Amino acid sequence: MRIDKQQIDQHNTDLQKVHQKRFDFAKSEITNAESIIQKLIDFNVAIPSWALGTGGTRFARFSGAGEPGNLEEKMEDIAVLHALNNSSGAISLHIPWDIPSNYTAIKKLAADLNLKFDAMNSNTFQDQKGQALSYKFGSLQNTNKAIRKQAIEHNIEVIKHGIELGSKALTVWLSDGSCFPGQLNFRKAFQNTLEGLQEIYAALPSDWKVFVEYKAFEPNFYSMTVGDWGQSLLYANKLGPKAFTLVDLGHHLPNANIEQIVALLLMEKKLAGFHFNDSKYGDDDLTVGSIKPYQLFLIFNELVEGMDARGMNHATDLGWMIDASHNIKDPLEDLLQSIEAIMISYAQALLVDRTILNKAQENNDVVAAQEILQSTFRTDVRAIVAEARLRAGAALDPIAYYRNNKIRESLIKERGVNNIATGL
Ligand code: LRH
Ligand code: MN
Repeated sequence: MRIDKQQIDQHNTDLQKVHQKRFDFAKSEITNAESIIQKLIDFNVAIPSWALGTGGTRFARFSGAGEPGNLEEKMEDIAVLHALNNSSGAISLHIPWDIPSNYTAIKKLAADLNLKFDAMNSNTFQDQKGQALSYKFGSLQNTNKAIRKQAIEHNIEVIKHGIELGSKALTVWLSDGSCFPGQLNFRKAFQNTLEGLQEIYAALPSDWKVFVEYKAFEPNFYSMTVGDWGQSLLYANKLGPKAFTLVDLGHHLPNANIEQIVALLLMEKKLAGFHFNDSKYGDDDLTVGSIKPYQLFLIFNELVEGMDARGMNHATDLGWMIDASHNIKDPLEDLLQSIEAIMISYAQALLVDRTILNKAQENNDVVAAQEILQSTFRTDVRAIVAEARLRAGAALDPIAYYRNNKIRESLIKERGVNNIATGL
């Protein structure tokens, strides 16, 4: 399934008049609209290869139709997203769910589809068919040296796949931990895990990074061996300059102040980047900005402040990825909504007048500081985000285009209804 450029142009022509009116109004309110638009055009979020099918829970999975049945079809789906919003030009692979059958062919397809390979993800949270030793009691933390060795070798194998594809980072999320008090020696679990990560770190090419992803609970429900940002930072600092802490928005205990964690990791030059999603309770992996849009804005507010304080390149110096699971929505519509929410929060964060905010903070003028952030959050930047898409040759209204052109129906005609995409 390829998106026809002419059809996008027709779609934009039909919506041009309404858009122009909204854009002119937005421009009248927003003085730095042009610089914001350029930053939005340069901004790209990687799409997880495991989130292009319908996800499920332990209770049920209601399969969708026209799902991608292999890596090639997953890349085609991501290219559809990128053609519609110009902000989804990279795929993050999960191994072994998406082992490329032929590197040359996959790299050629990626080039044809204008897609890059973002961070690779290892998987020592499941036992694969024919796997010698089980990860039931953990992988790098395991008391059994042979199991730790098996997990280290898997991560090194994932790096090798990534080198072939041109990826520059490995994300390590460990489901390791314990479910009951007394089950685990926390110190030994940490030290085993550190030793394992050090062997993986030693296998990284000089221009690669390793992202240590933390999570408060699930699938272990008493302790996680990389349970919060402090533990992840401890590993990253002990590993070395190529190790960073990855923030998955759904991996925190209720009411955690994620924007403060982001500010401090940036200050410490140890922020890897993000797995964007949203949640109300646990690791719900819901559409970005669907539950706590103000928190997403506050996180981007700290990102822009912290990145500009260090002269970082917004588009390239951090890892921008989505990590979501779609139980009841069309996966592609869900991802289009998530990207839109990210672009809106980024645009609003670029809108914050930092001079007057800093002054209000220096003067402890709490009301003024809050008013600056909330009036920015209440500023409608959707026309600015749409204009960035228009100038990049993408669709003014991606979801309307997706529905009006019956993309899902075409995918079902092409693939049938029985494909089950690999992933969660
Ligand atoms: C763990 C996680 C991790 C992925 C997995 C699919 O909850 O966020 O990033 O490996 O989801
Ligand atoms: Mn994640």
